[in-house]
Amino acid sequence: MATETPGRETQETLSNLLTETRRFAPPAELAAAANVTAEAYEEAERDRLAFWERAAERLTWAERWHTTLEWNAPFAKWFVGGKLNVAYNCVDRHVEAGLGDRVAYYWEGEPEGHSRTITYAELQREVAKAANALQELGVRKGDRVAIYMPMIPELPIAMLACARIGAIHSVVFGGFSVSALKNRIEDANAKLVITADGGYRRGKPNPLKPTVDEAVAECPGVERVVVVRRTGQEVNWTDKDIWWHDIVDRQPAEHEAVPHDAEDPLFILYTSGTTGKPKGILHTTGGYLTQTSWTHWAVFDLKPETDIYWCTADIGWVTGHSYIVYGPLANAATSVIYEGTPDTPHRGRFWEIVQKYKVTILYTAPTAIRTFMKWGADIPAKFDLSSLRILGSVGEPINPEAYVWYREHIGGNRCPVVDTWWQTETGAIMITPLPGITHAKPGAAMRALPGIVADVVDDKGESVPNGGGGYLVIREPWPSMLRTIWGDDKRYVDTYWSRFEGLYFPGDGAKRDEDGDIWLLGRVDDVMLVSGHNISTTEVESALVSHPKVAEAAVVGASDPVTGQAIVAFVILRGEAEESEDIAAELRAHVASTLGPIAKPRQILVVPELPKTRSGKIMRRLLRDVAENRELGDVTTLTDSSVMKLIAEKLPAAK
Ligand code: 6R9
Repeated sequence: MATETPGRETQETLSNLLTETRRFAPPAELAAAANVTAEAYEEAERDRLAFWERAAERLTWAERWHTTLEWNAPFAKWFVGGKLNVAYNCVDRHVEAGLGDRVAYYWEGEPEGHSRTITYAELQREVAKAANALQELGVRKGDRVAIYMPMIPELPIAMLACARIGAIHSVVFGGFSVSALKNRIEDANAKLVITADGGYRRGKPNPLKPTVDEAVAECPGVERVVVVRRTGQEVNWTDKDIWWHDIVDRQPAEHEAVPHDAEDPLFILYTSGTTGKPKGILHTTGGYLTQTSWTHWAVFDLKPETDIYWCTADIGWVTGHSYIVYGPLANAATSVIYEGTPDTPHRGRFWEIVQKYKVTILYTAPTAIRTFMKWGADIPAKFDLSSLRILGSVGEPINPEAYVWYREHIGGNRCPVVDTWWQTETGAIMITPLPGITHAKPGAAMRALPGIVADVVDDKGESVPNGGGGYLVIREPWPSMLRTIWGDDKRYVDTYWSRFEGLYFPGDGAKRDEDGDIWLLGRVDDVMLVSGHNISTTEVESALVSHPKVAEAAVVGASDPVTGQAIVAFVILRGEAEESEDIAAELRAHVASTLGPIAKPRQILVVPELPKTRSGKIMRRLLRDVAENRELGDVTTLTDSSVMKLIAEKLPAAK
């Protein structure tokens, strides 16, 4: 099972080495006008279900639920008996409320000059046409639709069209391979695929259709393939194919949104997990929209009339589903969507976009922040970032140094940073500071949101005291929780509910500091066991990144005859830092003085890049293979497979 920790009997808890004393209070003005005040925590504590009912009331229901939560552990039903339409809530109701002229999306293509502004009224027409087209193609409620697209407006439109008619979408990252796409189409038994000829990436048209052609050739269950023309590149054509513009453009711009059951499936999203076949995480309608929209409004202190919100994630990742599409649209927010990479055509592209649209809320990932650190602070300094008021982080633990850099060089030392912990499985943010309330500590996700009951437990599932480390768990069901793994209830129970009796185990290590605040320590599969001590990769990485010469670090435990496992660190130096002979010794000494000698890496390798998934998570598993001189495991979810070659070449030098 993925949640197994090597030798966990040896040591009661994960190590708790890092001390961080910096704190950032919320700006007074922001606190005074914040959407959520500290009372929310008390209200939710008094009556958790009543709290979520009020959050659900922010949506428009065709029929109110009769039971807030039906908990047949570990299977949850929220807002039972309620009926609503997600697309109506995300689009039509705003137009009916007179907000049709408000911009829903500023879309920015990668090639400069490719941009499009879409108001809520336009979005309503586009979604209605797409929904009519899907119905003409025979798609019915409950059918699965696979979506394999670049970051173009037709992607959220396709998702909303599915939601509108009750079809279940399964968005597959536009960078995944033929076999990854084929497996996902097959697992969900999708009857329709929506794709594009290609998208722009790193300055070039990047074809998508050939991947779909190969995958669909092996999936007889797929009846039709709808193709958006984005790049205009040559495509092969089969009997199943139909152009998006041929079928969608001629449809009526009205479509009646029938209400769906609160527990009708909304989408499946596959997460790779560490081993085995990808898990199809199933999310449903009412609870998912309740928690994504409430958290988007609360955590980013969203003022929909004035904020310009930009989440830089790919929509093919859960962050894009919940915080580019469903949460922001349900709140009638104005968002930016960007198609391309941060370095195309130049390394200031993100800051140029912030300046152009006067972005007020920016939500990005630690991997991006560390890349910007590596490129140097002089790049963002060339742009006007004064519109920003709140910064968010998601995807990995954010190292304190990266947090402080983000706050200073992007946020001008005035914007609160919210470090949001959650997962594909949780559907929405769970643990995070609130920008108008929390005195945030760099590197800490701080505290469970109102209505969420999180805890840190030891091996036996007992809460650890303040100052202790262990395993993160969630004690009570929450509205946007996954309902199951598609087609595999047993795997759902085994993966998430079997490690600790009655508790949801997300697979992350955590510690609770002396104030009771929560710090995430990375996946427990990545925890290292050195001379009988469980040491978290996150803490050693953060210690390395706190050295002025280091931009990014990945740490793994490699088997060692003396210590069981030994720490091997891969580091990327900052732009201005030179690789010197004694850099390894210097960094080893730095870790020893920051965390203690037990955490000192056996080896330090300076590398040009680190292996990452498309959502920017470091694939430590592959680094472990390198450190232990093994053949590489599955690399299909890697962004760039040439990275591993570059790293392997570095290895002998450090021995
Ligand atoms: C939203 C998303 C989930 C895993 C999760 C954890 C890590 C995400 C984090 C974080 C520390 C944060 N993670 N946010 N760790 N601090 N703020 O990333 O979903 O792709 O399913 O990944 O990501 O390890 O368990 P997903």
